Amino acid sequence: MSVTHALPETDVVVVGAGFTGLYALYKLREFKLRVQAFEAGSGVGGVWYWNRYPGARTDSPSHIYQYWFSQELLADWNWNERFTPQEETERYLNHVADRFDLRKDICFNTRVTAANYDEKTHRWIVETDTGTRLSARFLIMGSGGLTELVTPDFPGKDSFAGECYHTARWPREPVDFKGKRVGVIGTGATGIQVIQTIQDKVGHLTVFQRTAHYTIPMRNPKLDDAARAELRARYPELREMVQNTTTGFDFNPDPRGYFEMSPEERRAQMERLWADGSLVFWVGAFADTLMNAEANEEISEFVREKIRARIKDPAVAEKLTPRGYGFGTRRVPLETGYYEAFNRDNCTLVDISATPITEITPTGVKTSDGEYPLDVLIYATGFDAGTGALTRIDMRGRNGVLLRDSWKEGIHTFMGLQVHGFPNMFMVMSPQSPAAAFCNVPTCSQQQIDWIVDCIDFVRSQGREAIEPSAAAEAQWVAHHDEVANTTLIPKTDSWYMGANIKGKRRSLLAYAGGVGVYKQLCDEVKAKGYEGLELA
Ligand code: N01
Repeated sequence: MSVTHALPETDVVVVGAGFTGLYALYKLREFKLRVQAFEAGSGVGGVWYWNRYPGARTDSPSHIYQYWFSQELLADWNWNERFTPQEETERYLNHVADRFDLRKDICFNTRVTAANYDEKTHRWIVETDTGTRLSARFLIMGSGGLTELVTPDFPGKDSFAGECYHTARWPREPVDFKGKRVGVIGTGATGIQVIQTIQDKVGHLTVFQRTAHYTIPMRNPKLDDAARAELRARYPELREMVQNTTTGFDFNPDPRGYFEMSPEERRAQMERLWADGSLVFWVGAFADTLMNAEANEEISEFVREKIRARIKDPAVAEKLTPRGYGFGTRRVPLETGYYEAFNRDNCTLVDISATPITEITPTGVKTSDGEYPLDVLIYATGFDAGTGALTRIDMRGRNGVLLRDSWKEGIHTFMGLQVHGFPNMFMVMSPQSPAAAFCNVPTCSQQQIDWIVDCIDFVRSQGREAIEPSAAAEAQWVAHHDEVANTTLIPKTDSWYMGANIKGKRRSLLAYAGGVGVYKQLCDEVKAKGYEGLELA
């Protein structure tokens, strides 16, 4: 039964008020559309609102990790470091919300729980946990790729009597670690940042590591006026460039393959890019770092050498040395003093691949090797990436089909932007686009929002009410996505990139690996051809 006539109406509902949601609000207003945004947090920021754990910071440089839409904003915001800490990024997003008066359209402390597509009216009926019901023509999911946190289901996990935190729900008030026995489970990008930051503030630190990560040491100079002026002069060039490179940064990989260089040349290339202290070593060093297994193994060994050299105890060095998978086939974190933490007397590394966690007790963590007593337990155990924030909502498209059911046998999207059967629902940073993992969020979410808003404008300008990809166009995109994925080494490794961290999640590469520039070109072509592959109603 349709009851839309009784509901308040808007043109567009935006879910989330992070980088994506804020830009969507700004952009939709430019097109004179009525918009209502919902945000579960009490403030703007998205991932930078929730992940306020000690040491949280970007590993995309600040001169790229920003909005490009306003000359005034570019002129008046001063970044202080090459890699921005969480509090500064959160401050920036608050500044953007205030400067462009975006808050008035955001309903905070409100989580979208359901969205049902009404086929008669071509409208989405959106419901929230505060009882709001609203009818919208279009729905834009800016709910983020790393939103739905994961806490492993260890036996006794609720019994711990000390302080317990997940990094993605860190409290606003500072946590006092002084003199305390602190345990950290998880050594991905988040765990590494926490560990290196709290190591000298705790009584004793116990790190529970299941897989050792490849890392790159971060070089993070402070930016003074001269450095900022130099970067600002490049903003017009950078704004264009980042949309057209392979990974949304201001460089492309060296076009030469690893074995096309002499051993001396490639060693020099690795040393030079290693010293840059950024992700360029990962995604800029050689054309085939992530394609050629033999080259990848040599690069992996280079990184292993660098890691081993920093750890005093050979047994600990052995545990911290990544093996069994190739460099860069999981997300490569930047680190600062991470390995030195394990040279301290107050730090214990527990290899839980050898001695697994068997139980969480009221007083600590028990492994097959014994119990580690703790006052504080920190989970840095990651996310149900890409799909989690979308499938947790009861989202029903045509014929009442739930999105989570529709994706059970495999994720299917058209360019990561829309799903067949879910007209007028647009996604940003979602699976099967580079934004899901292989691009920095501001670069790719701005490109996707621009495309989405143009598409909405197209539907309206045609006097039509709905748009959705055809099943054939969607199938073609999924086939292309998979084909590209299989040219890389990434599917050979277990990680959140493959959905392997979630029990029962069907294994597939989350992000489109064809490149940010190529993806943008394909999106532009679809638009230029009158939204080819999409059907109007
Ligand atoms: O999550 P992860 P994350 N028992 O999934 C372990 C972005 N990010 O929050 O490797 C024991 O990478 C798990 O072990 P294993 C970035 O894109 C960016 O760290 O699966 N351990 C792993 O060690 C990143 O990739 C920035 O064997 C368990 C850890 O928990 C993404 O967020 C900073 C376990 C989870 O690592 C996610 O990073 C931070 C279990 N049952 C994050 N389950 C920057 O920009 C999981 N683990 C700098």
